[in-house]
Amino acid sequence: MKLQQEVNDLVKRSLDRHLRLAVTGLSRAGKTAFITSLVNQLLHSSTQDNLPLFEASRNKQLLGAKRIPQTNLMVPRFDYDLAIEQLNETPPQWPEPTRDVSEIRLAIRFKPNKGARRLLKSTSTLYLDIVDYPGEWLLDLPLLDMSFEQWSKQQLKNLQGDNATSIRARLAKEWLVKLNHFDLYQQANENRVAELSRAYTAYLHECKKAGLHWVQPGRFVLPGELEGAPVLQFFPAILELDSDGKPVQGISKNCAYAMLRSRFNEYKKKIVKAFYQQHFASFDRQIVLVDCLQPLNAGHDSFNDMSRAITQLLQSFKYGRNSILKRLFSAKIDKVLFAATKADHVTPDQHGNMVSLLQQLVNEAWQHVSYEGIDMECMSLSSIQATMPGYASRGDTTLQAIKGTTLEQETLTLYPGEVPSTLPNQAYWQQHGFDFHQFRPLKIPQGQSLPHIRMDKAMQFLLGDKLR
Ligand SMILES: Nc1nc2c(ncn2[C@@H]2O[C@H](COP(=O)(O)OP(=O)(O)O)[C@@H](O)[C@H]2O)c(=O)[nH]1
Ligand SMILES: [Mg+2]
Repeated sequence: MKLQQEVNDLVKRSLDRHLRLAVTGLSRAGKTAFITSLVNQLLHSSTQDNLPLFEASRNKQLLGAKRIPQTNLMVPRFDYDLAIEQLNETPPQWPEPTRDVSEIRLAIRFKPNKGARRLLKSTSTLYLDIVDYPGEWLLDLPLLDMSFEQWSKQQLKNLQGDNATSIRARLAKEWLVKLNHFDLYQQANENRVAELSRAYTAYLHECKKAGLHWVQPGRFVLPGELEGAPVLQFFPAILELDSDGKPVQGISKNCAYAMLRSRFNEYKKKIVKAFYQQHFASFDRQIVLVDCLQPLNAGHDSFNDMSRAITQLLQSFKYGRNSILKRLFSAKIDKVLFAATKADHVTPDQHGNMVSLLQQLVNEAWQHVSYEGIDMECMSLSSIQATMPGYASRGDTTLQAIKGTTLEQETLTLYPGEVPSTLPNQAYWQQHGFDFHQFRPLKIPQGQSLPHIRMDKAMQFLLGDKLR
């Protein structure tokens, strides 16, 4: 009997499953909203049937889910309760944004429907870790293959020559003036370096505010607990070169330039490399959330910049033989989902365009990744619905519309515009534009799960095969 029990336990342990699901996206892409909704849908899944596209739910295999303590004690917990509390306020509030990595762990009990699992036991458990981290951190990957000199050159090239009149150059002005007065050869002075670093960081924040997402170093705008640490205090700088490309003046070990360079190298090692080795290497699956609507609203520059940031972000899923990542760890990610978020901001007839726009944004890398054997898909969704589809009449015609409550508490019915199905050129913003409003989340119906659009489709892609 005892032996039988032991065998059963052993089988049970080996049949239970673990999955680390990483959720990322540039800031305000909707990570907090997505995780809050995902946890909420799973906690309610055994008693509700609002997830028809999620096979395990449709087949009534889900027996229940509960939160359990996470295993990685070094990472802050994702504050699900606080998010739900805020959504339940009157009027409902969007959850507070988070600025660092965090995680939450669920145990999902289900009835397996096939194979050995079904024969051996009537229930299994999927332990699901959901990890939230800023997409900005992935923008730092290329630094690993760059020297301080190369990186500085690249950053400053964006602000000089033909680019000297760009938005970036305008935003960088204050810092550039300080940089021009800064003596790179003098003995390093920590306070002066800190001052210029603050000006450089302020420039990066201004870029973000202007809707430009490609900023480096990514950790500077989302420092988490490293705020104010010297490893986040450096900036690009170039030594004066002679006609042969050699520095006109040699530098000493203690000079300001040497300090910047050594901090850059420390940043690469302790921040960028450490993130990939300690966090990224442990992910089994990844969802990348993309807000395509905000840049459509903001204009051409912002859109191009997001496209560049996404291309950059995708480098983190290139596991090819010569990739930087291959040298750091052996990757495990087998599925990547790209989701265009906030689909409830447009009328349902535009959802198809959202998907094809996103597909084009990720297209180049998409081909590469599928080549590497990672399963990849694009879809559009709304994690927490804020509007309802409806109709508005103009003259004698009835148009599709969305209806919601604005942040100022007004009820608004509108047709926000068409989402282009292909990458838009400059003319799009002259002819169409996009009328984007922020809405409050819908009130959560008493005792029910969060209203959503296609969360179930995302859950099927990300979790479906682990719940069979
Ligand atoms: N209408 C709508 N707005 C959303 C949705 N998800 C996120 N948002 C909006 O986007 C903002 C940023 O979302 P958040 O999840 O905090 O982004 P994060 O920075 O990626 O964690 C929220 O405060 C909401 O205003 C959604 O599904 N529908
Ligand atoms: Mg967040």
